[in-house]
Order: sequence, then C-alpha cells, then structure tokens
Amino acid sequence: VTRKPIIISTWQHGMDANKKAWEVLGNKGSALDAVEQGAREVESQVENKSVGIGGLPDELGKVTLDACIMDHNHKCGSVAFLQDIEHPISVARKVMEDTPHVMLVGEGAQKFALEKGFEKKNLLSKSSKEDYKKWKASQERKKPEVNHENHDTIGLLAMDEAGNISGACTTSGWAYKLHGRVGDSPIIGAGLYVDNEIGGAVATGLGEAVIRVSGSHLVVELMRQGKSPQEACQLAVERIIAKHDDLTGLQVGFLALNKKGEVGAYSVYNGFNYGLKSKDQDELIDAPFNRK
Ligand code: SD4
Repeated sequence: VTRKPIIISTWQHGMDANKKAWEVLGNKGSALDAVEQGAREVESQVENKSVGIGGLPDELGKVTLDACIMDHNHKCGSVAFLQDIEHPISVARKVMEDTPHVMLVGEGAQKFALEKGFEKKNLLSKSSKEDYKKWKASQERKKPEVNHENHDTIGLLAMDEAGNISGACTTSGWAYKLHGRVGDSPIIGAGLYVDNEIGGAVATGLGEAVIRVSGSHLVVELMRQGKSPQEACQLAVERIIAKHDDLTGLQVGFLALNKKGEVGAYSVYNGFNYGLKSKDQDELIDAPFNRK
C-alpha cells in the first residue's frame, strides 16, 4: 500500500511547513501547491535566520536568497542571488510556469519578480542586522559550523492523493558568504531533484559539498537502482565523506521520498531532523548519522 498523501520537510521548521502544506494535501490539492505553500510559510518567519525574510546577510550585509521547485512533469524553476523579495519559491515557480527558462539570477530575477507583481521588501531583520554588525566587528570570517542556524535550509517533498511528487527548496544560504555566492539550494540535481517515476530528494547543509556530488540527483538515481530512500541517503552522504579530506564543520543532510511513500534521511553529523506528516503521523524525526 502506498502511503499518500505525505509531506516531509527538513529541520524543526519543517513541522510548520508541513502543517501549512497539509491544508492543501488534506483537501486533495496538488503536491506542487503543497510544497510551495509550505516553503512560503517558513520564508515569512522573521525569527528564522536561514530562510527568506530575517535570513542572515552576506559579507556586505545583503540578504540574498536561493530557491527552486520541481514538479511531477519534470518541470523546474529556480532563482538565485535574489534580493528584496520575500518569496523566492513563488518566483521560482513563475520562472517554471511562465518562461522557457529554468533559472534566473540576481538583478534579472528581481526584475522578473517585480514584473510578475512581487513587491520589494527589506528582508534584513533587526536581529540579523545586529548579528551581522557583531560579525563585522569581530572581522573573523565565519567558518562553517555544524548544525548552526546557517545550515538550515528548508527542503520539502510531497506526494499527493493522485500519487504525484513535487519538491521545493529555499534558503538565505551560508551566513556572511561572499557577495554573489550561490549554494546548492537553487540548483536542480544538487539541492533538489524529483523524478516522478522514482521519487525525490532534497539536501541541506554545506552547499558546496552537495554540489560537488550532484547530491539530490545522486540520491534519486540510487533509488532508481533499487535502493530504499534510507540506503540512498546514506550512500550519498558516504560519497561526500569519501570526497573530502577535511570534514570539520562539514554537515550535510539528505531527505528522500519514493513512490511508495517510504522515507529516508541521513547526515554526516548528528543533529539533522525532519518533519513528517501523513494521515496518521505528524512528528519530528531524528535522522541517523555517520558521526557525532
Ligand atoms: C547553502 N544548503 O546555501 C544551503 C544552506 C546553507 O551553509 O546555509 N548552508 O549551502
């Protein structure tokens, strides 16, 4: 028996996202609408310092956002290095639906968003501005840290009543990153990948490491070869570990869903978790990990 509808989302904030997404999924809505609504919920949380409004800025004090979305027809849309727009996930969906392109970046992405009716908004919260000032004063380029607020992108995967899978991923990226840095989250195949014949995967953590192994695509292809979502996530993490000499602070987590509604998750270090919501389940689950 296939477990559907179902939604899984990375980290603690995945619980809020799932609740919102369930308003769609529980009413026979599409997985695509569900993941977009779930992502928007977290993008709007000002106190959340890693996604959307309130996200920690880059080295110049600018909040720059990355997001992508992929549906059951293998269509996808993405925005990267987008500034002053609260809902990059919805801009990514517009790129998917209203243009012949997959990805828009920077000024061009913002111009497109404004033309589509999105409004400019200051995304730098008071609290994130304070954090930035402290970082700036310390003049210490922040190294990646395991499971800190700068590593909690939200990635969502849903399967609807019709059995179709869609996914979304949205983040403000690595805190105090170089101006212009783009992570894995808006890159199809890295931060997110969906093949409706097989399943979907999302990634969180240090984007550079995820891009190096085409992480989410790798997880889905492993499932195509017969691995369970759990085995596939573990193998992808092991690939990352094998390709890096120094694993200090290198946290990456994968989350995956297949067509049966089976779920898997795995991370380099402990601390990664995800929310799962289905008809009979609504909980935050700790992912297994490679090391403490
Ligand atoms: C990224 N995976 O941009 C995202 C999340 C993050 O440090 O903030 N990583 O790489």
